Amino acid sequence: AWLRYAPLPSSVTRGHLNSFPNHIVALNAAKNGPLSSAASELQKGIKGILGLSLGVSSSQKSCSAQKTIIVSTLASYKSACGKLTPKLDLIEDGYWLSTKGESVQIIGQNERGALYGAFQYLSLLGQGNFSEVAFASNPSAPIRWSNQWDNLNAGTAAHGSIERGYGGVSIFFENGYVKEDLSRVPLYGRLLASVGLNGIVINNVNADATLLNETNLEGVKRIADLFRPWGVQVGISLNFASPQVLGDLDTFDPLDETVIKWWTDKSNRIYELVPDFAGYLVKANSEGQPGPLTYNRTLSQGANLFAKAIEPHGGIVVFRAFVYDQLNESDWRADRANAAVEFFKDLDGQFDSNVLVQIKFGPIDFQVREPPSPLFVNIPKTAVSIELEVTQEYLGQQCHLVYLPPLWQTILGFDMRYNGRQSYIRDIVTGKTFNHKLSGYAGVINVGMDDTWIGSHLAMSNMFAFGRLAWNPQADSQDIVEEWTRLTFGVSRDVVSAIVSMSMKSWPAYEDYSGNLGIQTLTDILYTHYGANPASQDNNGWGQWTRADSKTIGMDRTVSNGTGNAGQYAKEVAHMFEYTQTTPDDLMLWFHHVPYTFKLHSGKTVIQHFYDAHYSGSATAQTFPTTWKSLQGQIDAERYEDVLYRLKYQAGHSLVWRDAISEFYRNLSSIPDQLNRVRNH
Ligand code: GCW
Repeated sequence: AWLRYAPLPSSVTRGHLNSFPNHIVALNAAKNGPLSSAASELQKGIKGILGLSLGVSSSQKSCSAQKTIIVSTLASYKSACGKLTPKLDLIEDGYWLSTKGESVQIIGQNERGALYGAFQYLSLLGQGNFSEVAFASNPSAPIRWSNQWDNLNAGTAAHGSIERGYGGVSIFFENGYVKEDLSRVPLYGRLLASVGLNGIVINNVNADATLLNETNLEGVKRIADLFRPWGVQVGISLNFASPQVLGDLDTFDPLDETVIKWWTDKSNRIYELVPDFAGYLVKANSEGQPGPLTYNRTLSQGANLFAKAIEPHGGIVVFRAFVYDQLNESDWRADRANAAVEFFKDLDGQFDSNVLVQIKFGPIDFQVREPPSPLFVNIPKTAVSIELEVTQEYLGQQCHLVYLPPLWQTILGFDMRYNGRQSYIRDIVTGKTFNHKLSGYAGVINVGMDDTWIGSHLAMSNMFAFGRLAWNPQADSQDIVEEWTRLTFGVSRDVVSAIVSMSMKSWPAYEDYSGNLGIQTLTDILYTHYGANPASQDNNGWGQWTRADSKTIGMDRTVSNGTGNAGQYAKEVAHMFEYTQTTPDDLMLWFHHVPYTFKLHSGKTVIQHFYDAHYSGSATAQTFPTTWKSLQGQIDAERYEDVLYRLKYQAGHSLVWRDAISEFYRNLSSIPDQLNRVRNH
């Protein structure tokens, strides 16, 4: 991936090697801890990038030694070397990096921070950046986790499958158990740490209770031991019914004494095995998963059951807000987008302090375009985090290049105007707006055994960027993909400009040739979530409706005449979404049911926008193989061919998308394309 540490061309290193430090000092590194990893990573990276072999020592005499790279925690540095100037304001996991003068200082607030600083330094070197820097960097929030949706597949023919995973089978599980061979786990830990991610939930939120059997808990311990050197804490998803399914109780009622004892004992056992266990992730009463509602208990009572069991150990419970029921489309006011607020609003203030409610970025489900979930401003007393999806479930499943940070940043940069005040989603999920310490980000990543980790070389930019944005949600999407490209494919200008240009065009193009104006992705929502299938959205209970008929299209989410969803936002935003005059074009059909002939702010009609966007989006995708071919000879043949194959496929599939969608609405509406491109059947 981006940790290849490929040698820099001599034209780039010229003049920098003689003055380069010749020694690494790691002060007080705990055995097998992140600081030890930092030291060995520096050794390895510098050897790879610059061809220099540096020794590592722990000598405290080196504080003022020249040509040294010192990597340390702030506390160890102070006790060995005295004060550090300037005075640093580091928070947990933060670091100071200085390359000024002849020595390099990499000082972490904790060992993990030192490791992050080391990776940052190696990123600069790997990009051929030898400029003098001196800066402190802190993460935007404490929770920066990967969520994996790996199955145990106990008793089934599938082995280590991953829900919505496109990168092969699980690196953790097979045949119902934690694998013997966990050799990819530390490599994954290294990737996560290199972009500042500090936790991982290793199994699917549709959780198998057998993860809690003794053999598997010992397996969880083995996994945690392998992640620990990389500062990555392990958590697991729970099946709410475990006391009944796995234990021998006849209930899983969260208020039942025997159930409480069952979870307390289980939690104690987990902490015996994994003292730094991160916590539990819970999907309850959603999509067939068991939960507290079975016993007429509230979702918060369900969450607090685990919170109390885990609290004495310092663990947290991440409770997912993705709870909804099947709906009947003949009811004009029914709306799945309303579900999260309906389920959670009245529970605000009732969650224990070590519970975090994890909210998908939009109100439905990782679509190509959604507004932010209104739940972000409806539970101010509750700690929340945002859930993003790195695995491209509705977004091309790694067969299409879709660089996602521009999508994520439209959400993170959205001002929700809570109480008429500036309240960006990024400030809500980092705990600033409502003053919560517990806060942060989850990325559903779904790496597997595939050589490329998530199924395609180019898709890895999304994983890299997820880490970068969780660290700093205001980082620039384009800068991130530039950095990633230099580290992954090399520093040549042509390479960087080609890959960055394709990446930055890719999400708008995908939106153009899939679903426009907030109508959602228009993919097959019933089974695969892949390929064009606009008809699948309606006439079922999933609530991802378009309400398209021969004259009109879109969900009426207004308060005045529709589902009322616009009214779940804070006043100014609610007002904006209530009227077509103030709703932005890209969310028009999310909030409004209008004729195909409705004129957008752009001046185009809805139907003509559909046609034009589908043609221009697929035309953009047609340029990708040509752009990529300009790099032939500058990229190793294996990756060159693999990426070319996928980009050609995407170019072709974008035509299928274009024609399927344009013709579907041409037939339905009977309105011709002004440019006569769209066939009528
Ligand atoms: O989008 C849906 C996915 C399911 C997933 C669910 C969820 C893990 O299609 O595969 O289940 O969301 O997020 O819980």
